[in-house]
Amino acid sequence: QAIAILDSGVGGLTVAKEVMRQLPREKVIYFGDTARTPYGPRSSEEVKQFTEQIVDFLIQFDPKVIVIACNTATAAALDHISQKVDIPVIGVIHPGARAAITATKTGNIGVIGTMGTINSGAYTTALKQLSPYINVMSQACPALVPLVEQGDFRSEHTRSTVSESLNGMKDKPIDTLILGCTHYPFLMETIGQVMGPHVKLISSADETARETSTILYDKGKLAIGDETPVHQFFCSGDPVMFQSIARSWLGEQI
Ligand code: DGN
Repeated sequence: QAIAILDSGVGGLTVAKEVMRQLPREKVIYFGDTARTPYGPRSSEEVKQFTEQIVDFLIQFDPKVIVIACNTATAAALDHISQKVDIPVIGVIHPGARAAITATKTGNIGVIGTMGTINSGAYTTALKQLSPYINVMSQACPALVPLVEQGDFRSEHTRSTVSESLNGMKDKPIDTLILGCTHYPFLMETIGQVMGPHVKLISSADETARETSTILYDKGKLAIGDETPVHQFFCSGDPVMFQSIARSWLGEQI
């Protein structure tokens, strides 16, 4: 049985990479909805419907856990999908919030994400549940996902778009910034340069992989044996672009 991971496109590969690193014996089945990306500007009802369709596809493979490696889909559909299927479903928002609370020293945390994620207020809710005294400053950055889907991580255009997108966040008194979209770790270097060394950047990938591992361990479902798993990748759009980004990000043939 595999770990099923889904996203609106290539963003969930940032989570898949960490799952593969922490759980090297586990097989991953990945779905990226590259034909319908970006999810950020869509209504939460539509994102919920798309997520449900992807879950219906993935469930045919009889996975042992589903990871919704997309903040927008987590905000719109995690509760719904958890009720719909009878295997564990893991989102990325609570793990990201936990990692940020661990990292902050001042309690001033910034969150960047898609319009859907930021408008849902899901990070603010999750952070305040963990620690009511946290100050949360949020900003939607809708221009960033299309750059990543085009594989454009380091061009001059990308640098200026990242810098403009972070205009509202640069001068905020935060010490921790949650990359509240799984696409953003592809732009980590540039985001770090714009924000400066005093701001710690948090990706949910690490903590989400840890939660996946804990849940599988608790259920006695961790893979045993020493065979190297053969992962499977699906996307709904152009497989050439998807494959090229996945290869370079994961550093392996897919
Ligand atoms: N990776 C998705 C997320 O974490 O929200 C990006 C959503 C999108 O398609 N814009």
